Amino acid sequence: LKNLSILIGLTVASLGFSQNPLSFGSDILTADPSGHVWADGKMYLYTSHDEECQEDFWMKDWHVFSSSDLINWTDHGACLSVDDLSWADNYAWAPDAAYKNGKYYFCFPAGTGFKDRVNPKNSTKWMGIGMAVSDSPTGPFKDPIGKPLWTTPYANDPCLFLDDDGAGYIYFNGGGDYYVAKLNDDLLSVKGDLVAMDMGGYKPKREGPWVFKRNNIYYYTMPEDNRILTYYTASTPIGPWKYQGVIMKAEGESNNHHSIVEFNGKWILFYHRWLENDLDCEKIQRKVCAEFLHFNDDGTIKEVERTDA
Ligand code: FUB
Repeated sequence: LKNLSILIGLTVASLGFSQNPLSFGSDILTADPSGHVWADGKMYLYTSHDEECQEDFWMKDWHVFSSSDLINWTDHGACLSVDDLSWADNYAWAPDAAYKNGKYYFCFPAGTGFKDRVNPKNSTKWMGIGMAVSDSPTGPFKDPIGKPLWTTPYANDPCLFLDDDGAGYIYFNGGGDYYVAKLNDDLLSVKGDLVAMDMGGYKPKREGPWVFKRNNIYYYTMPEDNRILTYYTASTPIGPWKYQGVIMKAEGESNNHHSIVEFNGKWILFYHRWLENDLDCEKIQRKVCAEFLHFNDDGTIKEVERTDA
């Protein structure tokens, strides 16, 4: 799939607001999109990769896509695989990325073991978060640390946020709470404690946080109960967070995972949907989608409807 340019504009009249501006078609099954616009002005999308008929989210690598117009996309192939890691061999789940001082950072959850759904006490599954580095936004990324950033708590679904003063933060799902930690200047280790955040007392089942800043408001967005996209705001990057409402309703029993990023003056919500597949399996198969997202004058977010067919 390397350098495969995917023409997906058939249902998109323009970069107007009427249609889903993005679909990867069926060449590769993608999930957990993390969108970033780097200095060249292109949109880069870092995704996890569902394998056909995969068992229980057993996923092996991550891909990078890029586009100048959100219509024509290039799949740059796998930017990292669990085969490249010394400390994990599975669970290549939702990644994120950052750019600092000429280097691109790829932050990823990965793990080992398996989950025994019948007898949970027999489960050996463990997940941690690693950081890999490249001179290129499309990788390949290399893990210079050779171990996860920490071993306790169990962690997945990292989000990186670099504030205007250059300070780096990592947010993640710590298995029962959302955590935040400051990163050291080289972004390769955490500075100080991992802090369970104050989310106004609410403790939904949590996945995939995504943090961004707009007009000096910090937005903490998440798939609550893995499904419904909601958001909180704060005046600092570490909260306390105040619940604001729903960004996108849940769709059946399917999980969702998202990112929100400004591109050429418009805000884009990337997310994923579950496919009705015609494969000879009933396993987890997803695809990345996107919608335009709009703010009210007071900074609140207008609820987004899915327009993807
Ligand atoms: O894709 C694997 C996992 O499913 C992600 O890490 C979660 O956010 C959910 O999308």
